[in-house]
Amino acid sequence: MNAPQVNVAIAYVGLGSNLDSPRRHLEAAVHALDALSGTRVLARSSLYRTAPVGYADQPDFINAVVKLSTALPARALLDALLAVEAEHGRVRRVQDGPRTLDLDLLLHGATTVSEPGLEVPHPRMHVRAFVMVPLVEIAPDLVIPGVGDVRALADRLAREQRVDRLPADVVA
Ligand code: PH2
Ligand code: MG
Ligand code: MG
Repeated sequence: MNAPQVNVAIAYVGLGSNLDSPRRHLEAAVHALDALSGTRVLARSSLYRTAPVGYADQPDFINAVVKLSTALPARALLDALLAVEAEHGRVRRVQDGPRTLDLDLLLHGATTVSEPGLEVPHPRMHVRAFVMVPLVEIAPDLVIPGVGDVRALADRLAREQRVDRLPADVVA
């Protein structure tokens, strides 16, 4: 008998934290993502120390990007990401303000979604060095639907926004 057909997609998730031992939140989040139903972490970028974008009066962020294989559709994966954020004590006060853990669904296969609360590809990923620089590290040949080549975008953004790759043993 054939195994039941499961649609597995490659998804990319951006991780960010700038409160309360950011590196610890990011490390725990990578494990939490690997433990999601039907989901595996296939690759993870280095950690990066990045200047806050948007609301400037807050600490530097630690950012990273992971590549997942997942049987979860985009909406179910988003719900799971929000649940992991909540487990990390995420409280939404200021828009773009400090947070213990932010998990943003960047890409989900070739899916495009535009619904309340869910836009995929993430609508601002291609203007953020803190997303594009870690992304290019694990997916240098990726093309973002409707936007373009990640390598060219990352090179340009890295000249405009401060993004420093951390050595593996730095405690952030
Ligand atoms: N997230 C934001 C707004 N600004 N800046 C940096 N450097 N890193 C982030 O993760 C970040 C940000 C909104 O989610
Ligand atoms: Mg975000
Ligand atoms: Mg978010």
